Amino acid sequence: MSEEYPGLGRVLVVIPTYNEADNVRIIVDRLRKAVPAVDVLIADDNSPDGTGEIADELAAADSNVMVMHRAGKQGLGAAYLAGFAWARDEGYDAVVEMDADGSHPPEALSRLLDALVDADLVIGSRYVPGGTVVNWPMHRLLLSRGANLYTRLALAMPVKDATGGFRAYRMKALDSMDIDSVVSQGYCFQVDLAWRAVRQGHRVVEVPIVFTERERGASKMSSSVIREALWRVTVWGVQARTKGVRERLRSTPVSQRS
Ligand SMILES: Nc1nc2c(ncn2[C@@H]2O[C@H](COP(=O)(O)OP(=O)(O)OP(=O)(O)O)[C@@H](O)[C@H]2O)c(=O)[nH]1
Ligand SMILES: [Mg+2]
Repeated sequence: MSEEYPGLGRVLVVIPTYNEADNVRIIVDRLRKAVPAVDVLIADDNSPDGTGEIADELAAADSNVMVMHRAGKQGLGAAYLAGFAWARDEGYDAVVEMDADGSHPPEALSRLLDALVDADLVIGSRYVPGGTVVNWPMHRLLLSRGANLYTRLALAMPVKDATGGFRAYRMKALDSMDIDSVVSQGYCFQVDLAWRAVRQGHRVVEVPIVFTERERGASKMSSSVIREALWRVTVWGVQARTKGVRERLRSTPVSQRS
C-alpha cells in the first residue's frame, strides 16, 4: 500500500510515454527522489524504442512504480484518460500529469501538491510571476503564448497557462468533470480539462514552474495538434457565448426585450 501525501491522501503521477527510452529512467529516478510519498504509473503506447521494457525494469525494482502497456500510439489524451481511470479504480485521491521528457521538473511537484491541499486543480504555470521557459526558440514561445492568449480571450477563462501539462487534480474534481466524454488530444486535452474544471466552479490555482525544453528524444508536437486546439477552443468559445446570450435573454423580463 502506498504512502499518503500530507493533506491529500494517496497520489499517483501518470507519465505518458512514446519513444522516451533516453528519458524514462532519468525522470522516474528524479521523481522518486524528489517526492518519495507518491506512486508512479508509466502509460506506454507500445513504444518501438523499448521504453516499455525499461519501464518494466523500473517497476520490478520499485514497488511504487507501475506500468500500463497500451496497444499502440493513441495520443497523449487517451493515455492520460486510461491512467486516470486506473487511478480511480485503485482508490487514489489525487492524480498528477507529468511529461517524461524532463520539461516538467519533478523537484517542483511538492509545491504543486502543497497547493492542491486548498484547491481542486493546480497547474504548474510558465506564465505567472516566477514561472519561465528555458531553451525554447522564439517561435515556440510565441506559439505557446499566442495559444494561451487566444484561449483566455475565446473562453474568458482566467488561467495564464491553460496548455501547460504539469498539473495535479483531486480525484473528486475529476469525477465531476465527465472526463469519459473527453476526446481532445495534445495541448487541447489540457485546455479541455482546465475549461471543464473552471465551468464546474472548481478551485484552479497556478503555481510557477521553470519549464525546460527536452534535451533528449524527439517531440511529438505537430501542426495537427495546433489545428485541433485552435478549432476546438473556437467552438467552445462560441458555444459559451451563445449559451450566455440565451441565459441573459431568459433572465430578462419580456417587456425589456427590444
Ligand atoms: N502514451 C503516449 N504518450 C505520448 C503520446 N504522445 C506523446 N506522449 C508523451 O507525452 C509527453 C509530452 O510529449 P512531447 O512530445 O514532449 O510533446 P510536448 O511536450 O507537447 O511538445 P514539446 O514541447 O515539443 O516536447 C511525453 O512524455 C511523450 O512521450 C502518445 O501518443 N501516447
Ligand atoms: Mg515535451
